[in-house]
Amino acid sequence: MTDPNQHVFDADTLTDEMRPLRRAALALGSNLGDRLDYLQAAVDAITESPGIFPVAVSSVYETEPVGTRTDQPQFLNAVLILDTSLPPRSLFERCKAAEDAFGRSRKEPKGPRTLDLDLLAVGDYTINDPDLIVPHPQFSERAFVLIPWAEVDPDFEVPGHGRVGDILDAATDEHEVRRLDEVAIELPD
Ligand code: PH2
Ligand code: MG
Ligand code: MG
Repeated sequence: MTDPNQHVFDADTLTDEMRPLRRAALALGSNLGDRLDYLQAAVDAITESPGIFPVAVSSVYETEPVGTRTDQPQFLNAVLILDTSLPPRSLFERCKAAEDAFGRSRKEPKGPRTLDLDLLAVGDYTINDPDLIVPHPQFSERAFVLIPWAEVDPDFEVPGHGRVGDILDAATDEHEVRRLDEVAIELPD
């Protein structure tokens, strides 16, 4: 998949200002309730937002929990690729709003969740704020992110890291990531 043409501009409907489109990647995860329904609802909510133009969504993968709490149900994970005229913080706020809308509880930060939407990268932005780090700080160590990402956009250049396909080739995470061929997330036409 080729990068978005940085000379394509999107008109802001309020100001009539023209803004460049940037390629972005979001990680989707769910391990509570109807996991596939939550991932589809998240894609619908995000892609309906103004200033967001869906490009591709990966296959759905069933994955072993990684991190400090491994005593939790298996996740479904996928990656959504989009072009956007939104700045990263606006995209981040949309993700949090979608998590809240679909019943995400924040009481137990590392516990099972109906929906987790993580901003992986937005064009060549690098952000190190207390509540938002872009590119995502752990993406390069997680097969459940790299495998779906490389499936749909292996040529994405992640600032400070390089090409997604090459990062996957160098990765050592051996947690199980199994592609489910019997289900799929749909993108709007
Ligand atoms: N998300 C986490 C922690 N661990 N493991 C898998 N397999 N998939 C996830 O989405 C995931 C995780 C924190 O957000
Ligand atoms: Mg996460
Ligand atoms: Mg998260």
